[in-house]
Amino acid sequence: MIAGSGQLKPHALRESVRFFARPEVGARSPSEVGPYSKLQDVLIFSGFRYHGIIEFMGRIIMYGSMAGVELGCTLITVLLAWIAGNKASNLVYAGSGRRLRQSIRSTFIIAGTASVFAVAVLAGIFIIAATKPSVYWEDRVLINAPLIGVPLLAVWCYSVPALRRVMRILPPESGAPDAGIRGKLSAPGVVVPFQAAAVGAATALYFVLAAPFPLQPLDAASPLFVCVLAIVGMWMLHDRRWQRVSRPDAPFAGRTRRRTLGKLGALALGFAVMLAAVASGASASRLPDRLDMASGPMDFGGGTVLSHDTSRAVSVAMMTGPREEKPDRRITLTAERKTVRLASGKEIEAWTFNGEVPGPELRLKQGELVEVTLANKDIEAGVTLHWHGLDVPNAEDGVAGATQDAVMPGQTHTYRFRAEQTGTFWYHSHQDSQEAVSKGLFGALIVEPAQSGPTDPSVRDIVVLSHLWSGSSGFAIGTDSGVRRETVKPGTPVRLRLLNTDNWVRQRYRLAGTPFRVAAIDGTELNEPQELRNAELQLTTGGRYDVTFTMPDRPVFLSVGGSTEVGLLMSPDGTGDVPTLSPPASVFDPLHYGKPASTPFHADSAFDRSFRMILDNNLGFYDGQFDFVYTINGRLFPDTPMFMVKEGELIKVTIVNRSAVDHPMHLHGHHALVLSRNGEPSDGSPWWTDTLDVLPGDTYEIAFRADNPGIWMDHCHNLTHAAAGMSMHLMYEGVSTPYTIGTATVNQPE
Ligand SMILES: [Cu+2]
Repeated sequence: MIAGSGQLKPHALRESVRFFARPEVGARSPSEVGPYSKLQDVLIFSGFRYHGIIEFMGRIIMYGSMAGVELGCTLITVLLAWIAGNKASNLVYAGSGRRLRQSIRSTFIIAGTASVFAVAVLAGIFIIAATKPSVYWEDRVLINAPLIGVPLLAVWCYSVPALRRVMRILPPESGAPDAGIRGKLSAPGVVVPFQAAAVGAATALYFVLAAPFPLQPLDAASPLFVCVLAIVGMWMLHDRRWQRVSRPDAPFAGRTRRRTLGKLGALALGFAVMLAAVASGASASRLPDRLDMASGPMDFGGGTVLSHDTSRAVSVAMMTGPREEKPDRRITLTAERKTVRLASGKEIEAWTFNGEVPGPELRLKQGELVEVTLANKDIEAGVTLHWHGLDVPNAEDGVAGATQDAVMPGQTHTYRFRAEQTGTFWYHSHQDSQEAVSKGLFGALIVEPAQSGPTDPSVRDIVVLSHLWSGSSGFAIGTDSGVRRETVKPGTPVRLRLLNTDNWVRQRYRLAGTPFRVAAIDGTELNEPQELRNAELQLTTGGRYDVTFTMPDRPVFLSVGGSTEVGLLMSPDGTGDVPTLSPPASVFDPLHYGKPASTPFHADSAFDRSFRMILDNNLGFYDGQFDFVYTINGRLFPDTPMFMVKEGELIKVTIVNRSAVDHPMHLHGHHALVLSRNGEPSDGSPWWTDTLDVLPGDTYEIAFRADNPGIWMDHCHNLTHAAAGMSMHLMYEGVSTPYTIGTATVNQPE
């Protein structure tokens, strides 16, 4: 189970789940996502009979949990191997034959237990390798598996047999080992493999926990170098000791002060090295005071190199909506702090638009020119308006530091755009968005078709915007933290617009009492959606599903969060009881839903650029803080790549989630067509998305037309992830920005 999937977990618990569900990391610079599991082909080719079992296991054991098991088992292997290494090293100091036998036996038992956990790690790596593309396992197979497996192989093939031979020749009732036995017990070849197993597993643990994937050569080489250095050093020390203690006249060494001092010295040295690494890591991760979003590492996606001379570029400030024409509609949104009372009676310190949370529901007509004036009364952090899912001109996109400066208290900013798309969208502040969205600076944005006359008034159109208010104990629809009731006459067509505005919650919805259809995803209508019965909908942060059905003559209940405590009860007379929920028959999956229809491009189109986006997470530093960080292609913003494109090009992006948690990836200003997931083509209705939930172990291929010039954020909509570095942007050729971000500015988009 993924942290935060539609159920509440205390923050600390969620953090620890996230910690222990951490994946690993690995080697090699970016290349194609690679063969769809070469090992799988080899197994089939060689007639491997258990192939089906492995594939089955790979399916039932989720990648995320496998990554968690890998982390836990590697950690236990390190600890047990370290104890075994210590015991093996002390055998030579045993006071009697009986003691020595006992010590050898317990060394075997501890090393054996360590090996069981190591085998669990290796089996996990094998299953991932047999079921996933190479991008998920090349580092595991090439680095982690040898680091864990090779020293243990030496233990069982050499050290253990050697110690068993000692046990055989040891007189039953002898005193302290004589010189001959001492020589056999302290030989480097006998002792060092036990200790190397600990050092190897510890190095593997580093790769699992802290190294970003894909690894740069230096990232991979330096820990391996330290590992080899440690093993060689141990060998030299043991070699010296071996020569000393195996002399016939050597005094019984016991636990001398020298050995204790030596160990303390080594510990202190290790600690000092760690502190130095921490200090340099922290300072190297500090973000610059001022940063131009139009600069950064460029990725051309295998296409032609584009010139990026910002001095001759067009400023995003010029890329506005219609500025001269008279707007069809004028709206003012004023951001202000306010104490808001939820339906539960709980009061929250909210950041509101026009004093409301969520902000006013905006309903526009397609083609309408709208002018929105944003005023900031007293939000000291500043505020902007981003039209999530609406592909507006770049200057109207509302990203602080990229397309405008944050609007500070007392200031205003005017947005103007034509709503070209129809469907369910939302607006929210994109300044300090993690805090702003959590506190209430958002609202629903609905664009209705422009047809002649008003939209069919017989349709009951209900926005269900779910949110978890801070300090409150459960989800709410708007501010209703219980069951909201609506009167709907039987026979009425109903459209529920589900919007998930939370942070890191894959919201679960159930509709009891009627079959239904998912009519639209992320604002785009689906083609011929089939009827669903008792299916659970899981909606990612920032995503939208439109659900339609015809009202029956009995109550219909929409459950939010999977319980009967929060939801929407629709009934012919506004009364009725909340029905009991039976377990869901299935989870809605858009990949094969609806009927195919023509699209402007498809999987076989000739793409001008193909980018690869590898998502991962690890322990590390971001802006001087040690924390869980979320990487894109092994890097954190602003070192993440800018995907460079030219207007008119057709772009493919392969998104790989190697991490142990889900990442709803949100590209501004464009809608992408999902081509495939894990090699399986999307063969239902065309599936257009602006916020794609990429689950651990999933690989998506998506495509879009670069038809909206500017600088466009592409980030995880789990806003805590974006704030921890999981952010990058799509950068058009010849575009620059006059705005900057950083502590020397007011702008902080995440
Ligand atoms: Cu994320």
